[in-house]
Amino acid sequence: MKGYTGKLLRVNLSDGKISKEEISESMQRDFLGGRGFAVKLLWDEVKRVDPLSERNKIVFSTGPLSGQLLPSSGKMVVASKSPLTGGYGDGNIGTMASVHLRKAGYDVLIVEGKSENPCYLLIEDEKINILDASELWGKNTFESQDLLEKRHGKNSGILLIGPSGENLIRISTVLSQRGRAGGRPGMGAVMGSKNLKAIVIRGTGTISNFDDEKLKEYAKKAYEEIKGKEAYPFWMRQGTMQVFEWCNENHCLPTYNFREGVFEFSKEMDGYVLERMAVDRKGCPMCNMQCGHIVKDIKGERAELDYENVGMLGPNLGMKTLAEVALLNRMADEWGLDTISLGSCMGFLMEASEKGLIPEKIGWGDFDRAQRLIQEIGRGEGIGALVTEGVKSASEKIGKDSHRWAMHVKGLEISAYNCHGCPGMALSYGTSPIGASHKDAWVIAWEVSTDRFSYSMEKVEKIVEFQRIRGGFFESASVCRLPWVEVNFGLDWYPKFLEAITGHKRDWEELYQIGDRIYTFIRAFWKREIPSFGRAWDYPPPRWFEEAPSQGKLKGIKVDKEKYDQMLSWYYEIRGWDQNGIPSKETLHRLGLSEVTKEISL
Ligand code: PTT
Ligand code: SF4
Repeated sequence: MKGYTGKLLRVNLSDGKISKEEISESMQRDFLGGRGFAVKLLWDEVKRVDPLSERNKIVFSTGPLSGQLLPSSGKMVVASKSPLTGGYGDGNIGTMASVHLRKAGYDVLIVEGKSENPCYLLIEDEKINILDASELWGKNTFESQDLLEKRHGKNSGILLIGPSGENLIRISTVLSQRGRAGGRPGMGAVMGSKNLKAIVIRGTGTISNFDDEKLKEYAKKAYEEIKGKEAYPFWMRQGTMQVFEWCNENHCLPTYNFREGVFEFSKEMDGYVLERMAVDRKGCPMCNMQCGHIVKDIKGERAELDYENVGMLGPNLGMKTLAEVALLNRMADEWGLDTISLGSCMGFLMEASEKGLIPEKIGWGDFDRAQRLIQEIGRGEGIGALVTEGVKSASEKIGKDSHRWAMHVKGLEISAYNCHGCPGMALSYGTSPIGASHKDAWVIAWEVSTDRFSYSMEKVEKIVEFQRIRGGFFESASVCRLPWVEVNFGLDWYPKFLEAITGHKRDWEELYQIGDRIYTFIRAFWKREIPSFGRAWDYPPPRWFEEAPSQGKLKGIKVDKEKYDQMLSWYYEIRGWDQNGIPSKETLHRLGLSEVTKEISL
């Protein structure tokens, strides 16, 4: 199909074998790209393997919109069987590697096996080399990025891991461009387990589209439309940090390990503080909404801040200034640790310390101790070793009632929204296909502005609608969703882009169906990999059901478990899954996934 290279590059690090394979038209049609390709490939090729063994594979997958001359298209999905959750895991990273991979002639890169020694992969169009990385091993992501840029050119697409990925710390992510991160559920550890420090891509070709003239015309108008949007100027000032103040006002800021939703030092680290401190702005390729705000941390080093990072490393730990948070963020980037899981793990340890469940003293807001803690986690040493597999595993190790405040779903730590007073967002976390991520259905803004405390069918339908658009379409297309989410760029542009690129007209109904196929497939993946998987995995932590915040306007408010249960049942009905959350035979047939039926013993 036009708009795809139609090629998958496969590199086996065990025997050095390299092959280029066709991606069938039916795969392009049924799965679109990105996340869709990733789940299909992982389903076919990764069955009941140890995620950190050489039998696991890691997929870098683009879609028909990736790398095109279109707003915010420099994105790519990084997916694998997750070492953090044991299920399907992915993330979406903004990187020149996405553009270069497509220009080099591939839609997908899949890396399998394990190199005997530290290596990195160099892809230059047809020429593929597995090179020695002993000089890079042990270096942080900034040093490694510098070194690789010196060797291969500043404009290269570079994906890499830090020392935490090398040390197989399961909350490690993949980094690019000194501040882009993707693959929260341990994708950095999967690269580390393969002794793969980095991937460098340089492509010189072009993508062959159906109607380039039309696409150019659309692109020009689209960029202009984005710039003219009412929300654009404020977005350019604060980026994702504009939500910080909103969260505090609405009492959903993650505070003291999600105990509270409002933070006494919020004025020291909100979007306005960011505006005053910002020294630079960066972003992903092809984007005119650049949201990477750079500040100088407390030691004068550059750090790129986003809302999730600040929420999880700021109020969640009781830090007091943005300059402190920036340093913790910078350290996470250097080590290659996911900021969300890191913030949750550190909050968990602080609470465990306060409750006397661990011997170490780690106080809330103890900035010096927090810095040392990041190093311990990155190395897997000292008390840091307790949380290297995330908070779920840590709570299983220390026992008592710690599972009640281990803030995760399916083993992936909850991102920066406290949901005591947001049952819809709690369900969104509960049903996200990779564990507790906000990426699939960020329903919280709509929920707070409508009937906040209700448990309605309308909320469940909204979650499914968001999942179809965000987790289905944007993750597969695969482009950044923020033009639509943040400045209200029209969704009706996207079928037009697709038609100019591929020559095929597709409406939202068809795109929704692709999303449904992907969600059901991911669900089946979890079931095949974890036979006990089912309804019990779709609940947020007991803290939101049992313990209300002690202050503010949500004092006394909790999520009602029975009503949550009812919403979950409705959710399954809409999806065509049984009441244990397992896709029914009929649904699998309807979505063209009959092959899956016998593997999950239906
Ligand atoms: C995403 C998650 C997020 S979501 C943030 S901030 W966010 C954190 N960023 C980290 C970081 O930085 N350093 C670090 N060491 N760890 C980090 N972990 C956290 O990772 C990101 C943007 C953002 S900023 C968001 S919401 C949107 N996410 C998109 C998405 O998921 N899909 C899509 N099609 N478009 C999106 N656009 C926006 O992209 P994960 P990025 Mg990310 C320093 O990958 O695994 O999904 O985790 O990719 O290039 O950094 O862009 O307030
Ligand atoms: Fe990247 Fe931000 Fe632009 Fe999205 S809006 S493409 S995350 S810079």
